[in-house]
Amino acid sequence: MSVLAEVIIYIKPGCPFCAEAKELLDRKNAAFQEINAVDKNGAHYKEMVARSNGAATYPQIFINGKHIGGRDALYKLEDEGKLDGLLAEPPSVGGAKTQATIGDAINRPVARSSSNPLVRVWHAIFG
Ligand SMILES: N[C@@H](CCC(=O)N[C@@H](CS)C(=O)NCC(=O)O)C(=O)O
Repeated sequence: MSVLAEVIIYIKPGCPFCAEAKELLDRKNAAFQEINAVDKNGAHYKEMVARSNGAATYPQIFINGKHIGGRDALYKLEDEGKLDGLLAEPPSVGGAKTQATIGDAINRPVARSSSNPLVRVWHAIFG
């Protein structure tokens, strides 16, 4: 299987759940960035908890920026046959989706039917 996804794992050294999560990623040939978040006063820990919506156990895993959860969540994805698909997706897929969303917002017709007459004149001239 070819792994294109960007994988980030926040860990605490010596944590057995982190080791198991990394073992599964290794088995999938998934390269991952490991961030040591053991210092609970440090920026990496704060970043981990913030990105994980308050989850404060190790590990916390992200695939293409999507929060997966901890060791159990990763193994559950594998058991459900969903992990390979996530790992095969390149990070740009998420980026492209974000761009499309921004483009959609800019082109939304609501901007052209503004109640502000100046805005309507602007759209009459410039489209
Ligand atoms: N069920 C969790 C277990 C995670 C867990 O309990 N990790 C331990 C470390 S191995 C932890 O974070 N303990 C709290 C701490 O170290 O502050 C998972 O699937 O990741």
